[in-house]
Amino acid sequence: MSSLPISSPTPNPSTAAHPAAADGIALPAHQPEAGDLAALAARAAGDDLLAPPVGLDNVVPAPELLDADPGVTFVLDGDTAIRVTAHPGAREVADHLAQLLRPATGFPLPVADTLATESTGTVTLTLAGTTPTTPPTPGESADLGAEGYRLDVTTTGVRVIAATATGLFYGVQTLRQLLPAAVESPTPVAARWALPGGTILDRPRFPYRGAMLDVARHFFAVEDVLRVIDHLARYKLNHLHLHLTDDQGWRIAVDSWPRLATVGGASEVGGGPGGHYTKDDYRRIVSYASARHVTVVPEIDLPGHTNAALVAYPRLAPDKVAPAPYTGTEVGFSYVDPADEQTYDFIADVLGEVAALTPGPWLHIGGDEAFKVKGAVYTGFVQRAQRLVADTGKTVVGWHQLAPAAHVDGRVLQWWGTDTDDPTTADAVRRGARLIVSPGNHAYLDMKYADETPIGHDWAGLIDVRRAYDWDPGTHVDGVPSTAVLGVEAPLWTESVTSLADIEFLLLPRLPAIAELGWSPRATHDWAGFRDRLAGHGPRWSTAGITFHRSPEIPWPAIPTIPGQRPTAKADTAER
Ligand code: TNX
Repeated sequence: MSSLPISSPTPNPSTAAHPAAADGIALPAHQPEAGDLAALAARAAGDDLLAPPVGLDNVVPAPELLDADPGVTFVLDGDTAIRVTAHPGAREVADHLAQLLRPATGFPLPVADTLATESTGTVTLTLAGTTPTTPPTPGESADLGAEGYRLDVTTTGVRVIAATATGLFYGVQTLRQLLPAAVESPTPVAARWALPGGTILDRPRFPYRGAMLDVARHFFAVEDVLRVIDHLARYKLNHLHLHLTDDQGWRIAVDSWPRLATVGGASEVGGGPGGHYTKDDYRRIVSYASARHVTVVPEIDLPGHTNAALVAYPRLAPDKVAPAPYTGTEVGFSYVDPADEQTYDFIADVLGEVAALTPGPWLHIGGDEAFKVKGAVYTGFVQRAQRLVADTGKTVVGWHQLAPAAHVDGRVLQWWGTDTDDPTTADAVRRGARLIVSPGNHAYLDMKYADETPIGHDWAGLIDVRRAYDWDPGTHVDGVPSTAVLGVEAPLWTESVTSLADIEFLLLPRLPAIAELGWSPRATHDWAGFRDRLAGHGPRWSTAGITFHRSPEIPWPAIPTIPGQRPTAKADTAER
């Protein structure tokens, strides 16, 4: 197996630079409907039945190793079948693959959980080592670990091998990207469903690859959250951190303190109605995520960012007086009373109920910007809260402000600083903490792309796609060795974000940049190569009806035109 350079992806018809792509970002005066755009994009993407396949090296995040077999292709057709190892998790991945491919191809793609010896015309998903006939191949699948996979495309079929269902799932996400962009169409398209020949051997650099959605500043419906999970899964991100509580709203039902959701949830930034997730809503999110190999990390932000809780239960407030609901965007003014035992009963109850709903190992307790709880009082509070997390059987995660508190087993800090030097955090790491790296000036997806782009903040600077991509989580924080880095996360705070289209506009195309930092070996890091690989995803998002920012940094491919409308550089996007 040889490693090919991934820095200059094979040019392919869907990623040829469009001359107008470097235009400014002014929006077209008349915006076509997203549905029309998707249909047009799908038609254009499927139009060229003779087009060569996508290059094997056009995958985001970049795989660890790839070995292209030029000239070889496998073409899906109406007779293609999916075969999978008889194992519930593997079967679920095979069904997921069929559901991804059926709408655009219109093929039946039957799934059978028997592995045939004759595999011509099949896509085979094999869990290595689960049966005597599928032993792990030394040096290959055996080394792929908990999330890796091997993918082979030959003239007779496609084979994905992994040691786990998660590895198979990631192999399937790669397979999806190797098909033409038209595969994203929700309706059948006439296309040549060719995959490029060769082998990919792939596994992640970091075990924790995540994004955060703040559902507290503005509330988002379950469906919106599910769609965000789809975006994570597509780029092999495996954690969704939900910022469930803040001054402006409490978003998760807690039976023992019911007013948190019913009263504390009835507000949001700007004075809208807010909302909250019932326990069933939350279970639905968790189960949808788990089917996509995404772990939900719930955050209950303490001791600050708690105005909504104090509106619901004034006895938790230091002065025992109910504050007014808060709909602004200031931070740091509210806190639960650290000197009152009721506060710790409240925390134990809330964390207990949230832990019981959450299959994943993590509970995030915030800890940021508690400006009015200082010094030893703050540290003492955090230490008690950390112990209450441990009592639930979960592992504590918190923003890096938790650093001065005593270490507890497994403790994880989330770095959001904008510099790289924090001796307190480095010291906490020396005492055993691990770090999730989310630098405000690289990974905060609520920062604006550029002065002219709508939505977002700029307190941590402007973050264009290159800035989101050009840093290294493994070496970012001084005194923190890469072995202490659990991974990377892209937080999306939502003070200025009010719709799914806003969310997608800020996520795409920066989320894939963060995903690549979390997944790909550092040796593949190359802005020019990444930019070119990313370009091919524009037509995929357009075809799927996903909003994205048509950043002038990316050489987006040629675009279809809208009948009766003046063609513009943005016409193939659902850019807001
Ligand atoms: C800082 S970063 C915050 C959030 C804000 C965000 C806006 C952090 C842990 N706290 O409360 O929403 O900035 O960018």
